[in-house]
Amino acid sequence: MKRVITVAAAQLGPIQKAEGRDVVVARLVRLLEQAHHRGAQVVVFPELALTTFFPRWYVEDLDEADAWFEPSLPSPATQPVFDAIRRLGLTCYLGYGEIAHEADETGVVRKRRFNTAVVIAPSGEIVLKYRKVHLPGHKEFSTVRKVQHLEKRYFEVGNLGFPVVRAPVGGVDVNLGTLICNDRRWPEAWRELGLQQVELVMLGYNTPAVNQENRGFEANHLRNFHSQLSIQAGCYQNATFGVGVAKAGNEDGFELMGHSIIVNPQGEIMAMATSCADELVVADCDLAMCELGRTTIFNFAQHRRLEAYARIATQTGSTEPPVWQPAR
Ligand code: CDV
Repeated sequence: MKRVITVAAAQLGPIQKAEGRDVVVARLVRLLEQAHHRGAQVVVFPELALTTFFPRWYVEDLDEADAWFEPSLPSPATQPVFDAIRRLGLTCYLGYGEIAHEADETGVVRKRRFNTAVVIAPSGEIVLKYRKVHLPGHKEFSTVRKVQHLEKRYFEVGNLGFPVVRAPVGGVDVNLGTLICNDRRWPEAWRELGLQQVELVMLGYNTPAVNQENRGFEANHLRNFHSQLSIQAGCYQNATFGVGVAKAGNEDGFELMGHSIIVNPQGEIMAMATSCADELVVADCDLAMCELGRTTIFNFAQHRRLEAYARIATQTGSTEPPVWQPAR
């Protein structure tokens, strides 16, 4: 039987700080309906899809920021999204700020916050939860930065690893995996998914269109190039389809990048958004292409060399190499 699924990247335009959940949820439902109308079986929304990208705003006391987080999913406010998913028979990736009352590493139960994405099955059940591992930015208010990026203040590092689950998409069981925004720049994250035979990596992002901090390393004209380079390489090197979905446009004066894409296991872009608004991009994905990559050039069992990779899992920062000494 052919394993072909139709995938939709549901890019969101900006969400302003003052905008309520009801307005956002109505936009999500509209995109789900459009996706269904265009034959999609899986719909991918951005990172933190229910709110503005709030880590740009400093709060002294994190409890003051509770309105940007979800203590449960579904909640009365988000129930219409779950209802639409069930009604339309869709599988859906949704990014949001999560509050969880759970034990930390020391066993103490406390209020914890994560940058989270869930995959919701057509039944409305959550089949996969992922908490962002690679949190960019800083923890304290920075007087030298032009724009704050306080993910390290708002969120703890994800503690669920990089799960992959086989779950139904339309009539096909598919190996589904997730990343969130900055994770896409880290090959280790992709390989964790590749090692579980992922076939569709769903990832949402909020990426500033202008980088005012890195003194040219991530120059403005390279922002989209670096994003797509990372996603295309991740897909190719792990023989998987990938969907990268932006929250785009101008949020309270801050520009976010668009260019949401669907990528195949050869690393080719199959479809790309052209606006910075709510926009749906759809592509058919033949999952046989994943198996082809996985059993040929990226046959991990045959070609990976664990004995040469010890450094990757034991060393965080880079170190200087030894200095070459010419023979006397
Ligand atoms: N939300 C993000 O993780 N944004 C980062 C920016 C700060 C570089 C990104 O990787 O797109």
